[in-house]
Amino acid sequence: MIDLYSWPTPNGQKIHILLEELDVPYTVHAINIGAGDQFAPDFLRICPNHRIPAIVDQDGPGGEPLALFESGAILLYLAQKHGALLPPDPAGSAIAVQWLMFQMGGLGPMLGQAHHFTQYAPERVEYAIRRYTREADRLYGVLDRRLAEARYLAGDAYSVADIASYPWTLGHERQGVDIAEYANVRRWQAEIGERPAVARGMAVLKDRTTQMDDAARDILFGETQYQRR
Ligand SMILES: N[C@@H](CCC(=O)N[C@@H](CS)C(=O)NCC(=O)O)C(=O)O
Repeated sequence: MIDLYSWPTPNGQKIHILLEELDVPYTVHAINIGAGDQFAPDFLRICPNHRIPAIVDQDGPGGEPLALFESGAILLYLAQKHGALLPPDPAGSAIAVQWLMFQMGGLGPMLGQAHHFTQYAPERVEYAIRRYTREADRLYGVLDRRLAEARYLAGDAYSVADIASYPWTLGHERQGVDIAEYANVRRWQAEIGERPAVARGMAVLKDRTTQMDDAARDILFGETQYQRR
């Protein structure tokens, strides 16, 4: 049994989709990041970085519980444990990990900044909006070129790389990106969106939304983040 600590944001949705694709039993614990649940001592023991998602695999290596945070690490750990969602050959597996790292180190953080500066920054900072929306556009272009030559990011097989990138690309409007320019991303998005496990994963905690009021802004973007813990 997996204990999943999450909230319906792109990083959380990666793991919701993963667990549904693997069809493993899990219990969801909602961590309302707009209300500050990520700073609760019990959660900090699992994820000292106070970010969702995190899991505890009650049946980890050697039968011992294993706590993990960082969505990319969780994707790799569970894919390897279940022998699924990673191409079995060394080259295919390395290419899947390459696109997973592209998502973790580039696509996610940069789309997150584009979203932040276009939607949430307390003042309009033209330099930041331009820098991050242009970078978001550049990254969609990289995805689009890859998906012009391959059905999925790792090649012929659907993998953790697709699961990591898919939820992030759903927010294209709020990232200042015109998805119409990226026909291959749209084709891939539509195909992935039709997978029953993806639909089930996207439905997890779907009715729970972050109310972006002053208190939530302070928790997510204000001093609360920076207190020493
Ligand atoms: N690199 C981390 C990023 C996790 C992350 O930024 N999670 C966000 C939600 S998408 C969060 O928990 N935010 C809470 C906060 O900023 O306090 C991962 O991929 O797991």
